[in-house]
Amino acid sequence: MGRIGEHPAIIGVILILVVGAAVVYAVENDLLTINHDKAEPESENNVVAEYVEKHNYDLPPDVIEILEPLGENQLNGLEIDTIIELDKLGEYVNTPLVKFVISSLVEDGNISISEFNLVLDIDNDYVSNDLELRIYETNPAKLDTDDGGVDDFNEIFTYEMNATNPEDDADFMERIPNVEAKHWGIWDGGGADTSDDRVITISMRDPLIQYLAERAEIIWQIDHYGQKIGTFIVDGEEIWNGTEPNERTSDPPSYYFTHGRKSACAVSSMTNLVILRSMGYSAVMVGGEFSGTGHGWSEAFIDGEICVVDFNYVTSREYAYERKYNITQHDYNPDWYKE
Ligand SMILES: [Ca+2]
Ligand SMILES: [Ca+2]
Ligand SMILES: [Ca+2]
Ligand SMILES: [Ca+2]
Repeated sequence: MGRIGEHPAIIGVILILVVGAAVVYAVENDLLTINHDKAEPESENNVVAEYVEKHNYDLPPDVIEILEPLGENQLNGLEIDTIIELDKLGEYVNTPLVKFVISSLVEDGNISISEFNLVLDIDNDYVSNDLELRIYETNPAKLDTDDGGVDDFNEIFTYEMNATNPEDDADFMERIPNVEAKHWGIWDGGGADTSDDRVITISMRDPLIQYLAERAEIIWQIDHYGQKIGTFIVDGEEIWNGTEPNERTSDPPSYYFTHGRKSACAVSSMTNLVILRSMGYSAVMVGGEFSGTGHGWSEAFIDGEICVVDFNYVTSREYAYERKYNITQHDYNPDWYKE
């Protein structure tokens, strides 16, 4: 049975996409190793192996062995879809990264829908396996196919570069921060879900975001109620510059930063989250209402206190929620920072 028994903490975090990226990085750089229990195959009739054989899938024996925990009961739809998706990876299934990710996903004997979404983008570069293999000819098991420094997602969707040639990565790095990012529409790269073959989420990997995070700070003052209020600054200016008349809600953080930093709360809270996390704070997005209108903001754990970060403003959570905020997000957990 394939296990990574000596890395329980790593198994715990792999489900979190952003942290998962760090694991992917670590695996790509051989910072982690896979420890298989060397037990003999425990059953003569391994359900996964039987299924693979019956349907003529071309998975190597060690991958089948990693998948064995799924065969403890009958294979369900998601488990079968996982086998099919891995088969589509072809030779790329034979990489330490892919084996590491599937080991951690199947360890508990089943595949949840969120785990299956990770299978669909096995290198977690926010470009689905399918798009990498079928459209962009990038490596579905590597987040920076050309090793140039800009990840596949940002080469393809944010900056319209060539993800299989490292030369434009070098040019791009020289131009930061004066990048000319391209806008994308919701059907060619926008949105924050895994539908329509595309996985768009928070892109801390973007070199521009990393550059700006290094230049981000929170300036604290005391307001006339005696309350500590922070202003979120990036590169010397307030992080958010107001809302455009035609509110964009599906831009990546890079577009926002290269186009005047004007947008609605959805983009603002996503960029705040990316920058806060890049600064080293734990942070989550929160959905709800402000003065009765739908709104989104972030919470961040800053200097021992949970703060609300809303557009440019940072206040203690207690102080903020006494006022006009109302959380409507059904899965909001006020103790998220303790996890
Ligand atoms: Ca991918
Ligand atoms: Ca890739
Ligand atoms: Ca690249
Ligand atoms: Ca490139």
